[in-house]
Amino acid sequence: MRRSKLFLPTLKENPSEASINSHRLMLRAGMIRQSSSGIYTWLPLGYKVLRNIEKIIRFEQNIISQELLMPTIQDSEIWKKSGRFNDYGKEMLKFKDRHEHELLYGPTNEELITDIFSKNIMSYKSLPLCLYHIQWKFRDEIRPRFGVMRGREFLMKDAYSFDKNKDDAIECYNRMFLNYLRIFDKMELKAIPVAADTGPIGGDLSHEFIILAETGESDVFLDKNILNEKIPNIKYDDPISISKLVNKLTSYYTAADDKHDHDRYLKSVKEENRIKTRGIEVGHLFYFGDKYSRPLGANIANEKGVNIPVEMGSYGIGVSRLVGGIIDAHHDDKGICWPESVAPYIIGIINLRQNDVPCSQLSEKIYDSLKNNNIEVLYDDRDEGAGNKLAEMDLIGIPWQIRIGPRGIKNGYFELLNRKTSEIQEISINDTAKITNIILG
Ligand code: 5CA
Repeated sequence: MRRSKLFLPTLKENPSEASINSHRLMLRAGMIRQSSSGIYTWLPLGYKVLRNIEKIIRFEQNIISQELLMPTIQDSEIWKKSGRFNDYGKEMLKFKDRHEHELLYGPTNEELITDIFSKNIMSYKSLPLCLYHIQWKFRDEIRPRFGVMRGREFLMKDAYSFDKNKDDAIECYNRMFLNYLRIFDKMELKAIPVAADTGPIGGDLSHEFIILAETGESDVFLDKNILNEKIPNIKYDDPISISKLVNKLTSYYTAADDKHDHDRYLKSVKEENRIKTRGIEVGHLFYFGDKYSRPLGANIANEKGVNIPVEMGSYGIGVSRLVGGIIDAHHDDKGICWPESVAPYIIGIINLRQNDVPCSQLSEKIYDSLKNNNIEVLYDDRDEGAGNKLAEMDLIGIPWQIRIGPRGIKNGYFELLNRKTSEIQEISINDTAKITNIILG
């Protein structure tokens, strides 16, 4: 992509409405614009990151689950059956169609997926089944804040599992636990599983995945040894090893403020291992048995031919929140430092002297060769001052930068900079193929 053609309205000054780094940087880097409180337009650069996050989630979820797509608008009838139509309270946006029929904008999808299941699956023989979608939700939060972190309209990955008994349902819960560790790891996030309250979703087993950031909304207390745990190479069809891993990780003391037990914390974690920080909840697992299947009549015939309510769980990831979460974990005073797995472009070319023929020729040559190698590249071909171009490339956080200027060319080289480490390599103008080798590792 040529920068001269890209719709990228960056801001030089810090916007006054943003109080945390990720919100400030998303506005400054031209990724989002607010359309109304807690509701955002995703501009091209931000949308590319959002899609990359979705791609990682899809890749991992497709191993243990199947993707479908449910609508954003739901019928109130199924919510009346589950009892949540009134219980959900003011966070749910309700409205009527022209026939005075009550509808709502889905804040979550337990009822709808249970209804689909109940009309199509009758026997334990079709189980286990796990379905997910990535869809916009609306929750009329009292205090939308921190940009995409607590929005009213936000993108969620929500998965729903159906099993014939509790043991199988817990196996699925554990598979999802491992799947989440892998998803967040690919985004270069250290996500800590924390025992959680179940809130309006319900059930008696639940974990949040929290990334540590000073700007997080909740206090988190933990045993720092959990930070050294590595994700083992376990297969999804090995429930015993997965269960051991989950037991090991959940045996560390970790708690957000709502579940924190200070006496137990002091007793079970040595003083030097205690960490109190803040965190951002990026994922949430729930096991709730028959809470929805019973009222909505989602029954299956078991091995003995007896009809029983199907066992269920639900598993969310805050897709749009993750964009902010990743920025909070990966930035410096110049701007964002994207992990390559989610970066909007892998490499940026900065032509420091646009009107200089050798500079432009070399920039165009490298631009073409990177495109031919299917590497996502942004070429800053604008006739702008070098300082502005460098500052903007730092701000938008592309992992690699190529800097091409007249002085370097005269001496036979250009620079390749790693945005995160600031390490600069000089590369011969006759060896442009080296760039691909370095960035592809
Ligand atoms: N149905 C269940 C799981 S599928 C559910 O709705 N869980 S949740 O309420 O915990 O939401 C799932 C994830 O969505 C959360 O972990 C969080 O990362 C994200 N999320 C929740 N509310 C918001 C919000 N207002 N803005 C941005 N992301 C949010």
